[in-house]
Amino acid sequence: MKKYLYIASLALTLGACGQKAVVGDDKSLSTESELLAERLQTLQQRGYMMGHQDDPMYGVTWEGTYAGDSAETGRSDVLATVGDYPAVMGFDLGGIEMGDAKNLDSVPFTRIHDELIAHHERGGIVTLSWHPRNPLTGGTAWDVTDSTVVKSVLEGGSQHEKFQTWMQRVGDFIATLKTQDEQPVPIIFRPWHENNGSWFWWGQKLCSDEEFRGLWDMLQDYLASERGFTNLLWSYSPNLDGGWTEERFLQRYPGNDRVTLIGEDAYQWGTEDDFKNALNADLTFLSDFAKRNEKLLAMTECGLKNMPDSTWWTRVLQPIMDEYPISYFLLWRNFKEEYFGPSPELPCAADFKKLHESKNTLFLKEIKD
Ligand code: BMA
Repeated sequence: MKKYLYIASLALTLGACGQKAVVGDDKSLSTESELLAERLQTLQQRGYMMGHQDDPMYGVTWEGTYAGDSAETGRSDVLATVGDYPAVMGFDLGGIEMGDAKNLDSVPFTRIHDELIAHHERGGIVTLSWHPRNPLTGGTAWDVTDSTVVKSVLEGGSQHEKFQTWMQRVGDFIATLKTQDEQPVPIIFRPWHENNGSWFWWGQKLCSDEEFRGLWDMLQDYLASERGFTNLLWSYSPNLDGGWTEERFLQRYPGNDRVTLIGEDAYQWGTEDDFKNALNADLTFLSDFAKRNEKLLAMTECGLKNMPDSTWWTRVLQPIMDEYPISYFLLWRNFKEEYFGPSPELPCAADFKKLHESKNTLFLKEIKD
């Protein structure tokens, strides 16, 4: 019932502002993911959403799930700083493929399950990434010692069977992500990210273009077709590049019929000027590509590690985001050794409050209805 009310109110909203109802021609979009695409499209007219990885799991000064499956549910550094949750929360599936009880950052999957559903039920939007271990060497996602790894999981490869089990475990977990009334939770699903770098086993130098696309298609065909999930909105998310051309971008792009959201992970690791120049160049290309191909655009991960510059958000990031049709930006996790978001006691808290007060930044309360 809720769903039909939602569709009706969405139709009214879209009708009222004259927006086209459907984003692009992604053939994997289905019931819940299509509604999510439309919701994202509508919200983007009002501004960009604030997102945070592992937001309710642990923070700059509290261990949360690192100290065990603590009872501190609902705690959040963003909430403590500005009185509202992020609009978007990100969680990671790394470790699910091994049958582990906790992910690669020590967060129990039972807790990811509960927090992901809780955020959806409070009106928020959720996104999942996956840092699977290296199926060939047994190392982590960052083990790039053997460049035959992608080939090994494709059909005919030595790890193909094992990888089927890995995908099955991902599917089994996704199948549990349902509301109390058994509705699948819509999820922005973002596998094989930062693939234009060579620090993950699916990276640029680790596989050919065909092998990368084979990897994408194998996972997508399994989850969308074989398992029939109707709640996954697929996001293609390379890393900050600084030099995209259409030709280079298309080399590993899964295709308009397989993706609804494009974006990139953009951290400032070097100088501010280098970051600004690269990000502006990339967003100029990506926003044009998104417009021409009817895709949504997001900063799928971003941040400045440990915030050495307490005004970075409003001085560096915000003026750039203001220039482009961005759906959301997701700050990476607040772990005590590496944090990217705010926390009340940090010098950057005041700047984050300014960001929150800006009209075009959307937090949970602003997207609820
Ligand atoms: C990386 C770092 C790691 C973490 C991984 C997955 O960027 O934050 O510490 O394990 O993401 O969340």
